[in-house]
Amino acid sequence: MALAAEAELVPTLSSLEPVYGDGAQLDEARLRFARLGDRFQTVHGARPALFARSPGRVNLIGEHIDYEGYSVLPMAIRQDMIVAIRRTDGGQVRVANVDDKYPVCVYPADPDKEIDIKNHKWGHYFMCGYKGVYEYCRSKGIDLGKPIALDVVVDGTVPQGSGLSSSAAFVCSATIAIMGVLGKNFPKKEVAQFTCLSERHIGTQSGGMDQAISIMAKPGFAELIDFNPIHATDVQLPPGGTFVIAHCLAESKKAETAATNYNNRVVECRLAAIVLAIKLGMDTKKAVSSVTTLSDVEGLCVSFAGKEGSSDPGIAVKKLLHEDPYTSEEIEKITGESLTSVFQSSQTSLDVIKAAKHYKLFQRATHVYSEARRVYAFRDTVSSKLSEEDKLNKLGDLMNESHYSCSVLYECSCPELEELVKVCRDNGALGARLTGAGWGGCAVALVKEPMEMFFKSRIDRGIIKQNDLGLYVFASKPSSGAAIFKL
Ligand code: NG1
Ligand code: MG
Repeated sequence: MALAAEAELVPTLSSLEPVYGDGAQLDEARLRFARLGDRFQTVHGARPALFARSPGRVNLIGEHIDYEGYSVLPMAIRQDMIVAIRRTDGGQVRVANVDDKYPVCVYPADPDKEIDIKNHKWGHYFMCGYKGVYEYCRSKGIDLGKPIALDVVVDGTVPQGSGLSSSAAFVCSATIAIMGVLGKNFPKKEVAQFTCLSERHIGTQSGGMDQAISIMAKPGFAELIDFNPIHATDVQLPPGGTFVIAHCLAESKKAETAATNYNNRVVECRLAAIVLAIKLGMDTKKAVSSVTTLSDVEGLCVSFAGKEGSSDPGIAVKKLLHEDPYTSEEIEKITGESLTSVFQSSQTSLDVIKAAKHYKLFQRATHVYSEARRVYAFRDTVSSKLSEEDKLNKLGDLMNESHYSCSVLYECSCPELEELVKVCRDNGALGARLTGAGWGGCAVALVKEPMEMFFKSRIDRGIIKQNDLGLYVFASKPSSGAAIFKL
Protein backbone atom coordinates (compact mmCIF):
# COMPACT_ATOMS: atom_id res chain seq x y z
CA MET A 1 0.00 0.00 0.00
CA ALA A 2 2.75 2.43 0.95
CA LEU A 3 4.70 1.61 -2.21
CA ALA A 4 1.74 2.41 -4.45
CA ALA A 5 1.32 5.73 -2.65
CA GLU A 6 4.93 6.64 -3.33
CA ALA A 7 4.58 5.92 -7.05
CA GLU A 8 1.68 8.37 -7.10
CA LEU A 9 2.16 11.79 -8.62
CA VAL A 10 1.67 14.97 -6.62
CA PRO A 11 -2.13 15.44 -6.69
CA THR A 12 -3.66 18.22 -8.78
CA LEU A 13 -6.99 19.15 -7.22
CA SER A 14 -9.89 21.26 -8.43
CA SER A 15 -11.23 22.02 -4.96
CA LEU A 16 -9.94 22.59 -1.44
CA GLU A 17 -12.07 19.92 0.29
CA PRO A 18 -9.72 16.94 -0.09
CA VAL A 19 -7.10 18.82 1.93
CA TYR A 20 -9.09 21.05 4.28
CA GLY A 21 -12.13 18.83 4.94
CA ASP A 22 -15.64 20.25 5.02
CA GLY A 23 -15.84 22.08 8.33
CA ALA A 24 -14.56 25.35 9.76
CA GLN A 25 -11.09 24.69 8.37
CA LEU A 26 -12.51 24.68 4.85
CA ASP A 27 -14.23 28.05 5.34
CA GLU A 28 -10.99 29.46 6.67
CA ALA A 29 -9.03 28.00 3.74
CA ARG A 30 -11.49 29.42 1.18
CA LEU A 31 -11.04 32.88 2.64
CA ARG A 32 -7.29 32.49 2.74
CA PHE A 33 -6.98 31.35 -0.90
CA ALA A 34 -9.33 34.16 -2.00
CA ARG A 35 -7.24 36.73 -0.14
CA LEU A 36 -4.06 35.29 -1.65
CA GLY A 37 -5.56 35.57 -5.15
CA ASP A 38 -6.61 39.18 -4.50
CA ARG A 39 -3.21 40.04 -3.14
CA PHE A 40 -1.65 38.50 -6.24
CA GLN A 41 -3.85 40.73 -8.41
CA THR A 42 -2.79 43.81 -6.46
CA VAL A 43 0.93 43.05 -6.50
CA HIS A 44 1.30 41.56 -9.99
CA GLY A 45 -1.70 43.01 -11.83
CA ALA A 46 -3.12 39.66 -12.97
CA ARG A 47 -4.73 36.50 -11.62
CA PRO A 48 -2.53 33.54 -10.63
CA ALA A 49 -2.49 30.54 -12.97
CA LEU A 50 -2.62 28.08 -10.07
CA PHE A 51 -2.01 27.53 -6.37
CA ALA A 52 0.06 25.01 -4.41
CA ARG A 53 0.14 23.95 -0.79
CA SER A 54 2.65 22.06 1.35
CA PRO A 55 2.41 21.47 5.12
CA GLY A 56 4.84 21.90 8.00
CA ARG A 57 5.48 18.94 10.26
CA VAL A 58 6.08 17.94 13.82
CA ASN A 59 8.66 15.26 14.40
CA LEU A 60 7.38 12.88 17.08
CA ILE A 61 10.69 11.08 17.51
CA GLY A 62 13.99 10.59 15.65
CA GLU A 63 15.89 13.87 15.92
CA HIS A 64 19.09 14.66 14.04
CA ILE A 65 19.35 11.20 12.58
CA ASP A 66 17.81 11.58 9.11
CA TYR A 67 21.09 12.89 7.71
CA GLU A 68 22.81 9.88 9.27
CA GLY A 69 20.59 7.58 7.23
CA TYR A 70 18.21 6.56 10.03
CA SER A 71 14.42 6.40 9.99
CA VAL A 72 12.34 9.13 11.63
CA LEU A 73 8.70 9.45 12.68
CA PRO A 74 7.05 12.79 11.85
CA MET A 75 3.50 13.82 11.01
CA ALA A 76 2.29 16.69 8.83
CA ILE A 77 0.45 19.52 10.60
CA ARG A 78 -2.36 21.72 9.31
CA GLN A 79 -0.13 24.82 9.31
CA ASP A 80 1.20 25.19 5.80
CA MET A 81 2.57 27.37 3.03
CA ILE A 82 0.30 28.26 0.12
CA VAL A 83 1.66 29.71 -3.09
CA ALA A 84 -0.06 31.59 -5.92
CA ILE A 85 1.92 31.65 -9.15
CA ARG A 86 1.90 32.53 -12.82
CA ARG A 87 4.40 32.52 -15.64
CA THR A 88 5.46 35.89 -17.09
CA ASP A 89 7.90 37.08 -19.69
CA GLY A 90 9.67 39.63 -17.54
CA GLY A 91 12.98 37.76 -17.08
CA GLN A 92 12.62 37.80 -13.29
CA VAL A 93 11.24 35.74 -10.46
CA ARG A 94 9.30 38.11 -8.18
CA VAL A 95 8.31 36.66 -4.83
CA ALA A 96 5.90 38.58 -2.61
CA ASN A 97 4.27 37.71 0.70
CA VAL A 98 0.77 38.48 2.01
CA ASP A 99 2.52 39.68 5.16
CA ASP A 100 4.12 43.10 4.61
CA LYS A 101 6.80 42.21 7.13
CA TYR A 102 8.44 40.34 4.22
CA PRO A 103 9.58 42.71 1.44
CA VAL A 104 9.25 41.56 -2.18
CA CYS A 105 12.31 39.57 -3.30
CA VAL A 106 13.35 39.77 -6.94
CA TYR A 107 15.76 37.34 -8.63
CA PRO A 108 16.93 36.88 -12.21
CA ALA A 109 15.12 33.94 -13.84
CA ASP A 110 18.32 31.93 -13.92
CA PRO A 111 18.48 28.52 -12.23
CA ASP A 112 22.27 28.47 -12.48
CA LYS A 113 22.73 31.56 -10.34
CA GLU A 114 24.00 30.65 -6.88
CA ILE A 115 21.92 31.69 -3.88
CA ASP A 116 23.62 34.45 -1.89
CA ILE A 117 23.63 32.63 1.43
CA LYS A 118 25.88 35.16 3.14
CA ASN A 119 23.06 37.65 2.63
CA HIS A 120 20.04 35.72 3.89
CA LYS A 121 16.61 36.73 2.56
CA TRP A 122 13.27 35.02 3.14
CA GLY A 123 12.65 34.62 -0.61
CA HIS A 124 15.81 32.50 -1.01
CA TYR A 125 13.76 29.41 -0.15
CA PHE A 126 11.63 29.93 -3.24
CA MET A 127 14.78 30.00 -5.35
CA CYS A 128 15.92 26.74 -3.75
CA GLY A 129 12.77 25.23 -5.25
CA TYR A 130 13.36 26.97 -8.59
CA LYS A 131 16.94 25.74 -8.91
CA GLY A 132 15.93 22.28 -7.73
CA VAL A 133 13.27 21.74 -10.42
CA TYR A 134 15.76 22.66 -13.16
CA GLU A 135 18.50 20.50 -11.68
CA TYR A 136 16.20 17.52 -11.33
CA CYS A 137 14.89 17.85 -14.89
CA ARG A 138 18.41 18.24 -16.23
CA SER A 139 19.49 15.08 -14.40
CA LYS A 140 16.60 13.23 -16.07
CA GLY A 141 17.34 14.63 -19.52
CA ILE A 142 14.08 16.63 -19.53
CA ASP A 143 14.49 19.82 -21.58
CA LEU A 144 12.58 22.71 -20.02
CA GLY A 145 13.70 25.24 -22.64
CA LYS A 146 14.53 28.81 -21.68
CA PRO A 147 14.24 29.36 -17.89
CA ILE A 148 10.83 30.78 -17.06
CA ALA A 149 10.07 34.06 -15.33
CA LEU A 150 7.51 33.94 -12.53
CA ASP A 151 5.23 36.09 -10.44
CA VAL A 152 4.57 34.64 -7.00
CA VAL A 153 2.79 35.49 -3.76
CA VAL A 154 2.97 33.22 -0.71
CA ASP A 155 1.09 32.91 2.56
CA GLY A 156 2.59 30.83 5.34
CA THR A 157 1.06 29.77 8.64
CA VAL A 158 3.95 27.63 9.91
CA PRO A 159 5.70 29.81 12.48
CA GLN A 160 9.26 30.56 11.36
CA GLY A 161 12.27 29.21 13.20
CA SER A 162 9.95 27.01 15.22
CA GLY A 163 11.27 23.56 14.33
CA LEU A 164 8.03 22.87 12.46
CA SER A 165 9.72 23.10 9.12
CA SER A 166 8.42 26.30 7.62
CA SER A 167 11.47 26.09 5.35
CA ALA A 168 10.59 22.72 3.81
CA ALA A 169 6.92 23.75 3.51
CA PHE A 170 8.17 26.74 1.50
CA VAL A 171 10.65 24.82 -0.66
CA CYS A 172 8.14 22.04 -1.37
CA SER A 173 5.19 24.33 -2.16
CA ALA A 174 7.46 26.43 -4.42
CA THR A 175 8.66 23.30 -6.18
CA ILE A 176 5.25 21.86 -6.96
CA ALA A 177 3.89 25.28 -7.93
CA ILE A 178 6.72 25.61 -10.47
CA MET A 179 6.09 22.05 -11.67
CA GLY A 180 2.44 22.97 -12.15
CA VAL A 181 3.30 26.06 -14.19
CA LEU A 182 5.69 24.01 -16.32
CA GLY A 183 3.01 21.37 -16.86
CA LYS A 184 5.22 18.67 -15.31
CA ASN A 185 4.50 16.17 -12.58
CA PHE A 186 6.69 13.54 -10.96
CA PRO A 187 6.23 10.72 -8.41
CA LYS A 188 6.00 12.01 -4.84
CA LYS A 189 8.98 9.91 -3.88
CA GLU A 190 11.16 11.62 -6.49
CA VAL A 191 9.93 15.05 -5.45
CA ALA A 192 10.63 14.23 -1.79
CA GLN A 193 14.16 13.22 -2.75
CA PHE A 194 15.07 16.16 -4.95
CA THR A 195 13.50 18.86 -2.72
CA CYS A 196 15.87 17.72 0.03
CA LEU A 197 18.78 18.45 -2.30
CA SER A 198 17.12 21.74 -3.34
CA GLU A 199 16.93 23.00 0.24
CA ARG A 200 20.67 22.46 0.66
CA HIS A 201 21.18 25.50 -1.61
CA ILE A 202 20.35 27.55 1.50
CA GLY A 203 23.56 26.26 3.06
CA THR A 204 22.28 23.68 5.56
CA GLN A 205 23.22 20.05 5.01
CA SER A 206 19.64 18.93 5.65
CA GLY A 207 18.48 15.36 5.92
CA GLY A 208 15.34 14.42 4.00
CA MET A 209 12.71 14.16 6.75
CA ASP A 210 10.90 17.46 6.31
CA GLN A 211 10.52 17.35 2.57
CA ALA A 212 9.52 13.66 2.64
CA ILE A 213 6.69 14.16 5.12
CA SER A 214 5.53 17.43 3.53
CA ILE A 215 5.18 15.71 0.15
CA MET A 216 4.09 12.21 1.19
CA ALA A 217 1.89 12.75 4.27
CA LYS A 218 -1.56 11.18 4.45
CA PRO A 219 -4.35 12.57 6.64
CA GLY A 220 -4.80 10.63 9.86
CA PHE A 221 -1.36 9.02 9.88
CA ALA A 222 2.10 9.76 11.16
CA GLU A 223 4.72 8.24 8.86
CA LEU A 224 7.82 6.19 9.54
CA ILE A 225 10.20 7.59 6.92
CA ASP A 226 13.15 5.47 5.77
CA PHE A 227 15.93 6.85 3.61
CA ASN A 228 18.15 5.52 0.82
CA PRO A 229 15.69 4.99 -0.78
CA ILE A 230 12.91 7.12 0.67
CA HIS A 231 9.98 5.05 1.84
CA ALA A 232 6.99 5.98 4.00
CA THR A 233 5.04 3.56 6.18
CA ASP A 234 1.75 4.68 7.75
CA VAL A 235 1.69 4.75 11.55
CA GLN A 236 -1.70 4.98 13.22
CA LEU A 237 -1.28 6.79 16.53
CA PRO A 238 -3.23 5.63 19.60
CA PRO A 239 -6.54 7.52 19.68
CA GLY A 240 -6.36 8.28 23.42
CA GLY A 241 -3.34 10.58 23.10
CA THR A 242 -2.99 14.07 21.66
CA PHE A 243 0.20 15.71 20.55
CA VAL A 244 0.33 19.29 21.76
CA ILE A 245 2.85 21.59 20.12
CA ALA A 246 4.08 24.63 22.01
CA HIS A 247 6.57 27.32 21.09
CA CYS A 248 9.29 28.22 23.59
CA LEU A 249 9.34 31.73 22.08
CA ALA A 250 13.04 31.63 21.20
CA GLU A 251 13.44 31.59 17.42
CA SER A 252 15.89 29.14 15.93
CA LYS A 253 17.77 30.82 13.09
CA LYS A 254 19.03 27.69 11.47
CA ALA A 255 20.33 29.07 8.17
CA GLU A 256 22.26 31.83 9.94
CA THR A 257 23.79 29.63 12.64
CA ALA A 258 24.53 26.60 10.45
CA ALA A 259 28.30 26.63 10.94
CA THR A 260 28.16 26.28 14.72
CA ASN A 261 24.90 24.37 15.12
CA TYR A 262 23.26 22.23 12.45
CA ASN A 263 26.12 21.71 10.00
CA ASN A 264 28.53 21.38 12.92
CA ARG A 265 26.64 18.30 14.09
CA VAL A 266 26.62 16.81 10.58
CA VAL A 267 30.41 17.23 10.45
CA GLU A 268 30.89 15.79 13.96
CA CYS A 269 28.83 12.73 13.01
CA ARG A 270 30.89 12.19 9.87
CA LEU A 271 34.12 12.45 11.88
CA ALA A 272 32.76 10.07 14.53
CA ALA A 273 31.90 7.58 11.79
CA ILE A 274 35.36 7.81 10.18
CA VAL A 275 37.20 7.45 13.51
CA LEU A 276 35.00 4.49 14.48
CA ALA A 277 35.62 2.81 11.11
CA ILE A 278 39.38 3.15 11.56
CA LYS A 279 39.28 1.90 15.16
CA LEU A 280 37.24 -1.04 13.90
CA GLY A 281 39.98 -1.97 11.46
CA MET A 282 39.04 -0.25 8.21
CA ASP A 283 41.92 1.01 6.11
CA THR A 284 42.46 4.70 6.89
CA LYS A 285 42.28 5.92 3.29
CA LYS A 286 39.19 3.85 2.62
CA ALA A 287 37.48 5.17 5.77
CA VAL A 288 38.13 8.79 4.80
CA SER A 289 36.98 8.32 1.22
CA SER A 290 33.97 6.05 1.72
CA VAL A 291 32.44 6.61 5.18
CA THR A 292 29.99 9.50 5.35
CA THR A 293 27.44 8.60 8.04
CA LEU A 294 27.17 6.64 11.28
CA SER A 295 24.79 4.22 9.57
CA ASP A 296 27.67 3.34 7.19
CA VAL A 297 29.62 1.87 10.12
CA GLU A 298 26.72 0.39 12.08
CA GLY A 299 27.49 -3.10 10.71
CA LEU A 300 31.08 -2.92 11.96
CA CYS A 301 29.94 -1.59 15.35
CA VAL A 302 27.36 -4.34 15.73
CA SER A 303 29.96 -7.05 14.96
CA PHE A 304 32.20 -5.50 17.60
CA ALA A 305 29.34 -5.43 20.12
CA GLY A 306 28.59 -9.06 19.22
CA LYS A 307 31.90 -10.06 20.77
CA GLU A 308 30.64 -8.50 23.99
CA GLY A 309 27.37 -10.39 23.70
CA SER A 310 25.33 -7.38 22.59
CA SER A 311 23.83 -6.06 19.35
CA ASP A 312 23.99 -2.41 20.38
CA PRO A 313 26.29 -0.31 18.16
CA GLY A 314 26.56 2.12 21.10
CA ILE A 315 28.87 -0.41 22.82
CA ALA A 316 31.51 0.23 20.16
CA VAL A 317 31.20 3.96 20.77
CA LYS A 318 31.61 3.46 24.51
CA LYS A 319 34.68 1.28 24.12
CA LEU A 320 36.41 2.95 21.19
CA LEU A 321 35.76 6.68 21.54
CA HIS A 322 36.60 8.88 24.52
CA GLU A 323 34.26 11.30 26.23
CA ASP A 324 36.62 14.25 26.21
CA PRO A 325 36.15 16.35 23.10
CA TYR A 326 38.58 15.54 20.29
CA THR A 327 40.90 18.24 18.99
CA SER A 328 41.42 18.55 15.24
CA GLU A 329 45.08 17.50 15.76
CA GLU A 330 44.03 14.24 17.39
CA ILE A 331 41.55 13.43 14.62
CA GLU A 332 44.10 14.30 11.95
CA LYS A 333 46.57 11.91 13.59
CA ILE A 334 43.98 9.11 13.41
CA THR A 335 42.88 9.80 9.85
CA GLY A 336 46.33 10.70 8.52
CA GLU A 337 44.80 13.63 6.69
CA SER A 338 44.07 17.26 7.47
CA LEU A 339 40.43 18.12 8.13
CA THR A 340 40.50 20.71 5.39
CA SER A 341 41.44 18.00 2.94
CA VAL A 342 38.80 15.56 4.28
CA PHE A 343 36.08 18.18 3.71
CA GLN A 344 37.58 19.95 0.72
CA SER A 345 34.57 19.39 -1.52
CA SER A 346 32.11 21.08 0.85
CA GLN A 347 32.37 24.79 1.60
CA THR A 348 29.71 24.59 4.32
CA SER A 349 31.77 21.89 6.09
CA LEU A 350 34.92 24.00 5.78
CA ASP A 351 32.97 26.83 7.46
CA VAL A 352 32.23 24.42 10.33
CA ILE A 353 35.89 23.48 10.77
CA LYS A 354 36.91 27.10 10.79
CA ALA A 355 34.47 27.83 13.61
CA ALA A 356 34.93 24.63 15.67
CA LYS A 357 37.07 24.48 18.79
CA HIS A 358 36.73 20.74 19.25
CA TYR A 359 34.58 17.77 18.29
CA LYS A 360 32.35 15.77 20.65
CA LEU A 361 32.43 12.49 18.77
CA PHE A 362 31.44 10.21 21.67
CA GLN A 363 28.36 12.24 22.61
CA ARG A 364 27.06 12.74 19.05
CA ALA A 365 27.48 9.10 18.05
CA THR A 366 25.85 7.89 21.28
CA HIS A 367 22.86 10.13 20.58
CA VAL A 368 22.47 8.98 16.98
CA TYR A 369 22.65 5.23 17.65
CA SER A 370 20.33 5.41 20.67
CA GLU A 371 17.82 7.74 18.97
CA ALA A 372 17.65 5.45 15.93
CA ARG A 373 16.61 2.62 18.24
CA ARG A 374 14.02 4.74 20.03
CA VAL A 375 12.27 5.38 16.71
CA TYR A 376 11.70 1.66 16.20
CA ALA A 377 10.73 1.22 19.83
CA PHE A 378 8.11 3.97 19.33
CA ARG A 379 6.74 2.30 16.21
CA ASP A 380 6.70 -1.12 17.89
CA THR A 381 4.92 0.29 20.93
CA VAL A 382 2.20 1.83 18.76
CA SER A 383 1.47 -1.53 17.11
CA SER A 384 1.97 -3.62 20.28
CA LYS A 385 -0.69 -5.44 22.28
CA LEU A 386 -0.16 -3.23 25.33
CA SER A 387 -3.20 -1.57 26.89
CA GLU A 388 -3.91 1.95 25.67
CA GLU A 389 -2.72 3.33 29.02
CA ASP A 390 0.57 1.39 28.93
CA LYS A 391 1.14 2.32 25.31
CA LEU A 392 0.79 6.02 25.99
CA ASN A 393 3.04 5.81 29.03
CA LYS A 394 5.72 3.98 27.06
CA LEU A 395 5.53 6.49 24.19
CA GLY A 396 5.86 9.31 26.70
CA ASP A 397 8.94 7.66 28.24
CA LEU A 398 10.56 7.32 24.82
CA MET A 399 9.89 10.99 24.10
CA ASN A 400 11.46 11.96 27.42
CA GLU A 401 14.52 9.81 26.74
CA SER A 402 14.82 11.38 23.29
CA HIS A 403 14.73 14.85 24.78
CA TYR A 404 17.38 14.00 27.34
CA SER A 405 19.65 12.70 24.60
CA CYS A 406 19.07 15.78 22.40
CA SER A 407 19.70 18.07 25.33
CA VAL A 408 22.68 16.43 27.03
CA LEU A 409 24.44 14.49 24.27
CA TYR A 410 23.53 16.42 21.15
CA GLU A 411 23.31 19.82 22.84
CA CYS A 412 20.63 21.16 20.52
CA SER A 413 18.28 22.47 23.21
CA CYS A 414 18.28 25.94 24.83
CA PRO A 415 17.16 27.33 28.23
CA GLU A 416 13.72 28.31 26.89
CA LEU A 417 13.09 24.82 25.52
CA GLU A 418 14.28 23.23 28.76
CA GLU A 419 11.83 25.36 30.72
CA LEU A 420 8.98 24.58 28.33
CA VAL A 421 9.57 20.83 28.42
CA LYS A 422 9.52 21.02 32.21
CA VAL A 423 6.26 23.02 32.16
CA CYS A 424 4.71 20.33 29.94
CA ARG A 425 5.77 17.53 32.27
CA ASP A 426 4.73 19.44 35.39
CA ASN A 427 1.28 19.87 33.87
CA GLY A 428 0.76 16.19 33.32
CA ALA A 429 2.25 15.47 29.90
CA LEU A 430 3.20 11.80 29.58
CA GLY A 431 6.29 12.89 27.68
CA ALA A 432 7.69 16.04 26.14
CA ARG A 433 10.61 16.81 23.89
CA LEU A 434 12.03 19.44 21.61
CA THR A 435 11.04 18.87 18.00
CA GLY A 436 12.92 19.68 14.81
CA ALA A 437 16.46 20.95 14.79
CA GLY A 438 16.19 22.61 18.23
CA TRP A 439 18.22 25.60 19.51
CA GLY A 440 14.82 27.28 19.92
CA GLY A 441 11.43 26.63 18.41
CA CYS A 442 8.86 24.12 19.58
CA ALA A 443 8.39 21.25 21.96
CA VAL A 444 5.89 18.46 21.39
CA ALA A 445 4.10 16.93 24.36
CA LEU A 446 1.98 13.81 24.53
CA VAL A 447 -1.10 14.46 26.63
CA LYS A 448 -4.07 12.27 27.39
CA GLU A 449 -6.73 14.69 26.29
CA PRO A 450 -6.74 18.04 24.55
CA MET A 451 -5.89 20.44 27.36
CA GLU A 452 -6.94 23.97 26.63
CA MET A 453 -5.63 25.00 30.02
CA PHE A 454 -2.38 23.14 29.64
CA PHE A 455 -0.39 26.34 29.44
CA LYS A 456 -2.42 28.37 31.87
CA SER A 457 0.54 28.96 34.15
CA ARG A 458 2.51 30.53 31.30
CA ILE A 459 -0.37 32.83 30.50
CA ASP A 460 -0.76 33.72 34.17
CA ARG A 461 2.92 34.63 34.33
CA GLY A 462 2.64 36.78 31.19
CA ILE A 463 4.97 34.56 29.13
CA ILE A 464 2.25 34.09 26.50
CA LYS A 465 -0.56 36.55 25.91
CA GLN A 466 -4.01 35.01 26.08
CA ASN A 467 -4.77 36.31 22.56
CA ASP A 468 -1.65 34.72 21.10
CA LEU A 469 -2.29 31.33 22.65
CA GLY A 470 -3.57 29.78 19.43
CA LEU A 471 -0.33 30.77 17.68
CA TYR A 472 1.99 29.27 20.24
CA VAL A 473 0.13 26.26 21.53
CA PHE A 474 -2.02 23.91 19.52
CA ALA A 475 -3.10 20.31 19.45
CA SER A 476 -2.38 18.66 16.16
CA LYS A 477 -3.85 15.82 14.15
CA PRO A 478 -1.95 14.38 11.18
CA SER A 479 -2.71 16.50 8.11
CA SER A 480 -2.43 15.68 4.40
CA GLY A 481 0.56 16.20 2.12
CA ALA A 482 1.38 18.60 -0.69
CA ALA A 483 -1.04 19.38 -3.54
CA ILE A 484 -1.40 21.61 -6.59
CA PHE A 485 -4.74 23.42 -6.95
CA LYS A 486 -6.36 24.49 -10.17
CA LEU A 487 -9.42 26.16 -8.68
P1 NG1 B 1 14.17 22.05 11.10
O1 NG1 B 1 15.22 23.05 11.33
O2 NG1 B 1 13.37 21.77 12.27
O3 NG1 B 1 13.38 22.38 9.85
C1 NG1 B 1 16.04 20.10 10.58
C2 NG1 B 1 16.24 19.35 9.27
C3 NG1 B 1 15.78 17.92 9.29
C4 NG1 B 1 16.26 17.19 10.53
C5 NG1 B 1 15.92 18.02 11.78
C6 NG1 B 1 16.47 17.42 13.04
C7 NG1 B 1 16.12 20.73 7.25
C8 NG1 B 1 15.26 21.19 6.16
N1 NG1 B 1 15.54 20.00 8.17
O4 NG1 B 1 14.76 20.56 10.74
O5 NG1 B 1 16.20 17.26 8.11
O6 NG1 B 1 17.62 16.90 10.45
O7 NG1 B 1 16.43 19.33 11.70
O8 NG1 B 1 15.95 16.15 13.26
O9 NG1 B 1 17.29 21.03 7.28
MG1 MG C 1 13.69 23.94 8.35
